[in-house]
Amino acid sequence: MTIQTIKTTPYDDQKPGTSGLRKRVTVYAQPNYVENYIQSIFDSLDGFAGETLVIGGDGRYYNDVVIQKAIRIAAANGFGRVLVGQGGLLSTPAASHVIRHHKAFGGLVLSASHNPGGPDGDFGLKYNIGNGGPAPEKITDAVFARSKVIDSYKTVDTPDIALGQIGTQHVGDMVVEVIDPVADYAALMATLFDFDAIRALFAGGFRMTFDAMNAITGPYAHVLLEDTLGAPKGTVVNGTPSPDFGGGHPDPNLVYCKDMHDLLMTADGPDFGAASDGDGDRNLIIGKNRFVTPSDSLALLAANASLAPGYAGGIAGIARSMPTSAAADRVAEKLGIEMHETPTGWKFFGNLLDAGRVTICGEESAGTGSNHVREKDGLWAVLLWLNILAVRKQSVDQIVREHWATYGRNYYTRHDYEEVDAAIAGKLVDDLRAQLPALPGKSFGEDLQVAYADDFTYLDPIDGSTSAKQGIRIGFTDGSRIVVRLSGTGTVGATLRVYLERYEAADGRHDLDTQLALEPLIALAEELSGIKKRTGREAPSVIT
Ligand code: VG1
Ligand code: CO
Repeated sequence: MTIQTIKTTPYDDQKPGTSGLRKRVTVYAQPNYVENYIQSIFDSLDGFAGETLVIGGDGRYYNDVVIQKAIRIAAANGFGRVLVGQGGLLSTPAASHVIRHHKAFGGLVLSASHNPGGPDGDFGLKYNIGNGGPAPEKITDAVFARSKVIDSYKTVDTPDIALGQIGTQHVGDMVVEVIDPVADYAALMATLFDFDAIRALFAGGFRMTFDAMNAITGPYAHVLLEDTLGAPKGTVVNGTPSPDFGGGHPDPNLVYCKDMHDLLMTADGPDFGAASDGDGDRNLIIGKNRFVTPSDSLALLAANASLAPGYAGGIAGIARSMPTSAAADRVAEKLGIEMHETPTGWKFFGNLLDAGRVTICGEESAGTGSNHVREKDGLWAVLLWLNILAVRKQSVDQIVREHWATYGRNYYTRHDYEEVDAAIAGKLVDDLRAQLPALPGKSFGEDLQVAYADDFTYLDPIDGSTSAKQGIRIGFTDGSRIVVRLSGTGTVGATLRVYLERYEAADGRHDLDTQLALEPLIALAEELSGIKKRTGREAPSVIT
């Protein structure tokens, strides 16, 4: 095998964000853009000669092109073996599991997650380390530094690998194994959940609908829900991955899953509705007449996890991202287990999970997961919900209400302002930060008194690293919070996220409309930040 060293010139924008490098396909399609980035990743790693690399993606447009490039560059750089999902497909949680299960050195996950796909859509590339989780900042910082000075990359001149058939092929000295993308993952799920109980649930007439959003979870959901657990055919909708997600936006929220939400609010609709995003790591959960916010879902899953065989011994601790509501904190308190607050993005959970300090993690952005992999996991959350429903034999609505009656309710919403002018957004956050020192002790309206105001800095208790400027938090004495941060996954302009939370005690009012319950905080957030005034937007682009 002749290894070619190709001259290249660096790009200055290959900085990984919250979850890998996300850019428009048109940006990725520039000469050597992919090659530079993959070589920068490999240049930032040590000791992979002869080792295994996992490669797979969510099947979006450009997936096929990048996979072939990645295999060649991996061969030229000395990897011994590549495991790649058939058709180039692997959901993000499945990729995480394959890395762990086959003791790979790491993996390349090709996805822009919930961002739209297609020639005018987004593409993404993320490196995951040997624990199966996204590379920590130490590595992503090194990759960015390398990408700014890179002057050559290595590749080999070989024909394309046939990704359609399962089996072993060779690229020079490197072995390429095309694997079934679903098998290992489905086997793992069978060890965690009481499949017999879930089968009995479906056999008893329980009806659900799962929207795979024309994205990666289709094949997984068909195998698990329909073929294995006996849900009727047709339970999984939009179950065939398409490069542009059928022209849709694969983000499982109340905007893009409005039809499903409306169906679940009807008397003769199904008992349970769920959806997952482009790369399969997010989940949306809706019961009949009851939408479950992701923050509540985290708390509920943690409180009930021991009903599933995989967690029967109890959970060690819970971690949530800083903007996620404090509902899970109350569960941890009651269970007497550790609770951790981390910056946004799954990479911050890895150390806590590896150290056995936490078992369940979650984010307000529809991400929940556990120590079974090192990514959030959409279908895992759906299966844990099904396991809980099968054991408790109650509706989602009943379970949610009982939870609030025990722990109280954290009313919660997120307002996103997308594609805002980056300079305006940056200045807005800077100006808000400048106000923070003067806020503690101040009162607003009748009952909002500021308890603390800061820009969140995380100290990782395992490796001692710190991550500063992770989002502005304004906390009030009654447990209410306003959080403002800039998204790290958008590809055009800036996305401002405003997170609002208010706690209502166990014996309080649990039936208020969320936006109304949070109205005073929404108004105060505008008063302090001036988002509408500065951006000229009259309303958020998305409310979740
Ligand atoms: C968003 C979410 C964050 C999530 C990240 C990746 O990041 O807020 O909670 O971890 O997306 O999710 P940001 O920086 O845009 O707020 V996914 O499903 O895109 O891998
Ligand atoms: Co995702």
